[in-house]
Amino acid sequence: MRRTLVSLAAVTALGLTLASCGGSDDGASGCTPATFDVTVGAKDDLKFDADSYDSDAGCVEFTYENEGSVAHTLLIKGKSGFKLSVGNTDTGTVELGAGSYELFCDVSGHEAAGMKADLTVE
Ligand SMILES: [Cu+2]
Repeated sequence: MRRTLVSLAAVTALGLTLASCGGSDDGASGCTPATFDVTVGAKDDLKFDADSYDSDAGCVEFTYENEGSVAHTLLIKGKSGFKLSVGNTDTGTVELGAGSYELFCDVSGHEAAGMKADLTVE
């Protein structure tokens, strides 16, 4: 909510030209309403808190919680519009059809170190 207010203020003050470049933090596809929740934890040993996650197909809301102090991201291979970043906690929604997906962190070196997990959507 706070990000939305800041973005609106910027657009109002500086004009619509900023609208196209002010969205760097809204990587989520932004479906609504969310019909399923998935919580993913990020740990300082460059792992997620599980090797695999499950979800129902539809509009899925991800809650990404940082259990440590290293900054992390959460992306889904093949879903270019979706990205969460922590910090502490971030949430976002994405429309997912049934299938197998791979979650990963795109901070340099993290995926190679094991920061990836399977996501099964049914
Ligand atoms: Cu990471």
